[in-house]
Amino acid sequence: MKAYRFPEGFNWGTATASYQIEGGKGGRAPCIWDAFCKTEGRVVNGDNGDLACDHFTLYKEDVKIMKDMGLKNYRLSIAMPRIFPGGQGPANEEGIAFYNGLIDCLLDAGITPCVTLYHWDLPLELEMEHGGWQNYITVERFLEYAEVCFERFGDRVKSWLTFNEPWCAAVLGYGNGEMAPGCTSSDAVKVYRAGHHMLLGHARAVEIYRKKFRTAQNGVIGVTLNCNWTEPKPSDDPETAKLNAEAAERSVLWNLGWFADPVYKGDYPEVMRNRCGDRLPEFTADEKALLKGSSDFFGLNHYSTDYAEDDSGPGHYVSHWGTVNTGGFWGDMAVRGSTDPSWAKTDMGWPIVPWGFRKLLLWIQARYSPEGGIQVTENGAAVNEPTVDLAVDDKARIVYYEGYLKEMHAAIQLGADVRAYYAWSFMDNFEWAYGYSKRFGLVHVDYNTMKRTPKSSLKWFSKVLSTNTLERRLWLDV
Ligand code: GBH
Repeated sequence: MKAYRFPEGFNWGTATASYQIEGGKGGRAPCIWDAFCKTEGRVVNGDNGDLACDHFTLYKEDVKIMKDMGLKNYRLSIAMPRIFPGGQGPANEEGIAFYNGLIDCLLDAGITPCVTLYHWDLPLELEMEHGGWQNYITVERFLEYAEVCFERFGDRVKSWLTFNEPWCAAVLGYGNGEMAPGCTSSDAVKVYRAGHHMLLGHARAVEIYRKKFRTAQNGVIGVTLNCNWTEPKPSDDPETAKLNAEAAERSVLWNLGWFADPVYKGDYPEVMRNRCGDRLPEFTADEKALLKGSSDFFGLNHYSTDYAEDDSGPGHYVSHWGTVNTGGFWGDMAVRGSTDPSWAKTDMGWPIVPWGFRKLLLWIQARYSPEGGIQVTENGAAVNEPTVDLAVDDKARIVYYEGYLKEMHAAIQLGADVRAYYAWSFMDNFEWAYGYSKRFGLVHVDYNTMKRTPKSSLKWFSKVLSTNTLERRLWLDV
């Protein structure tokens, strides 16, 4: 039987993030998500991250599950409010001790940590005092914090990510308010400013790492960006089809190129600069030089695909809350997204379109030819699992993964230099504005008892990574 074999040395892993799993024990100060959760109507069921999966207490048990499944790589994030509770130094030793324990435990289990510095849990103090990512002061604090992390953990951590999905933090945090800190900006000025500051924070953190730590520590550092693939919405009218093709390309440039172009080419995509005018901040020559080449690899989080249509009307974004936003970020982009009725959907309502993953990987390879290759730092599916018995039998999740891995394999065959893949997520966790209502885990978590139960997808994934091969099933060929 034929099988999809991945390149020698391909890195398989699973991923999580601090706020989504740790809970607040052990001297973690409040972050913007704590405040957001406590604001009525923001998070489904009024859920919050006070306890989450209590990974703070149970991390040894969690690492044991990873070890038993043969996991080789694990992506985690550090909570800045544990290291800088008040938003600035000196470092809180209790927080340092927690991550030392976790990192050592992973290494003892033969698991290589990949560490994200910022996965959205900004110390609340920085938002209250300075307006968070609207203010360059936050960048300075982030850099001090990054340096503490390199200093204290870099002897053992050899793979760093500065930011997770700055798109989400900027657009959803400061544009439509779907995520913390829940700000809105109808002209998108706050969105572009937040993105700009995160890009500068990324580039300067990388500069610090390369200048002060790389020689001694010998690690790699990058940023990870999220993007859906956008496919032109088919149309029989050639003129409309052409406009839709342009809209699809514009959408990828807008959502991914916004961050990837500065990192690989030194500036924002031309289409953005043209359409946004002076609402999009500018980089100085020094900043451009610093940004260009500031990632040792291309980090990508990918989940889904949409159709794109040209839309020059008022910008709109139909969020999962049903709210419609006009103008701003989406108005600038002028792309209307939709789905095909034939596309199956995950429990998030996100279309399952494996071939979109292949197209996006090839698009990234063609535009950026990233030197250190592409690392897929997240991919996965939420499945409706109302009981643990249903969760354990998560065929739908396996089907999602099989489809996406098959297309990742195809992309590699066609020349995409993909070197790593992390499944989101190791375990069920706090799914941001959806609280605990959505489950992405390979491990089921009972939030009343904190009991962990591996799902079928965990066993399936453990086989993929131990054989470096995706088994070919009959249905995979149709
Ligand atoms: C990731 O976010 C997060 O890193 C992770 O913490 C989270 O748990 C996980 O995925 C699952 O949600 O239609 O153009 O507005 C991914 C979030 C998915 C980004 C949906 C924005 C909508 C794009 N994203 N996406 S658009």
